[in-house]
Amino acid sequence: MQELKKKDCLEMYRWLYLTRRTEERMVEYHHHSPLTELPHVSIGQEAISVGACYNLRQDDLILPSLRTRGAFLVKGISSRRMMAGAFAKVTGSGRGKNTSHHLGDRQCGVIAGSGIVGGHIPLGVGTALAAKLHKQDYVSVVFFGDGATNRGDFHESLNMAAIWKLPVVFVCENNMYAISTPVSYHVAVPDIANRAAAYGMPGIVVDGNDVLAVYKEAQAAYERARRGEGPTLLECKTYRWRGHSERDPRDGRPPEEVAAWKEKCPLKKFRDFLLAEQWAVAAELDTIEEDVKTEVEDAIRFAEESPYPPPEEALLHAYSPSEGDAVK
Ligand SMILES: Cc1ncc(C[n+]2csc(CCOP(=O)(O)OP(=O)(O)O)c2C)c(N)n1
Ligand SMILES: [Mg+2]
Repeated sequence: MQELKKKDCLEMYRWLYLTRRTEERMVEYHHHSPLTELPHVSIGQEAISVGACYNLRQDDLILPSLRTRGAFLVKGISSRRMMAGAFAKVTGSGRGKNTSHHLGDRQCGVIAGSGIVGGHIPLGVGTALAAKLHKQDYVSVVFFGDGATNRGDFHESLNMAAIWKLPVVFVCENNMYAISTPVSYHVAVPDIANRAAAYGMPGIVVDGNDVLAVYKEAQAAYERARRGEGPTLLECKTYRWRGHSERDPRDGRPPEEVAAWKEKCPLKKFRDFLLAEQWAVAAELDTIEEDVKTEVEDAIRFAEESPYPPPEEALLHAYSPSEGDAVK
């Protein structure tokens, strides 16, 4: 596993804050300005995307859930292209055709997400099978929520990945709810990671609000996958601060529960750690935050000033790669 240095930790803090700030501004724009898409944000869950994607290789593939915006950024999609995507502009990843939580970008190794919950999990098994058949050592990292683990797609995927020892890591972002249904109502085992045992792969529970813990377990899983030892299910326990989407900001969760999880903010946790370990001083972290704010405002300006896709593109890029590469 690559040892993390001070530089890495500051970079990770930057990714965490960039994810937070990007989503906060998307939410504000949605409620007060004409932002085309309906944001589904990962605020409160950022440590999973950042911890799992930090130090991934460019040829490693990620298959995002609907709360993986930080992963897009860490994997190389610029804030400008991400924001332009949210504004449905032609300069965004996906050329304005998919929302910014379902982005794809082939050059960055991001396979476009699916509106069908869990529908992308088998695709990650497919990309992992391709790696094995072509004798390549890239890993496929599939993100999904707790609710998605009740789909047949999840179970069939884990089984196939395990019997063929495929280089895929399944990252469950267990934010305790599928829309308004608590995980204790829709899953009977205490930990979703327990489900891994049924398929013969390691199932690991990690604090999803601890970016370093996620990083460590994800890296160990990638190393196993690259050694040919097969898949891992990594369950990251976390919580989303906002509603399922901005359409339902109050989705029935107890306010005291939301407040308690806000106390466990992944950014604050990491910031406190960096300061306590004297890996950073407050001024350094403040400067990172100011730089990120500037970057996000620049991305918004870029998105606002960009054109919408021309109407004649409406039927292009949807099915056939020969028509051009929509997810560049
Ligand atoms: C097959 C399918 N069923 C239902 C939906 C509607 N839906 C969208 S997101 C969602 C909840 C997903 O919960 P979870 O997997 O825990 O992800 P989270 O939103 O909590 O990150 C549902 C039911 C859908 N898009 N696809
Ligand atoms: Mg969930």
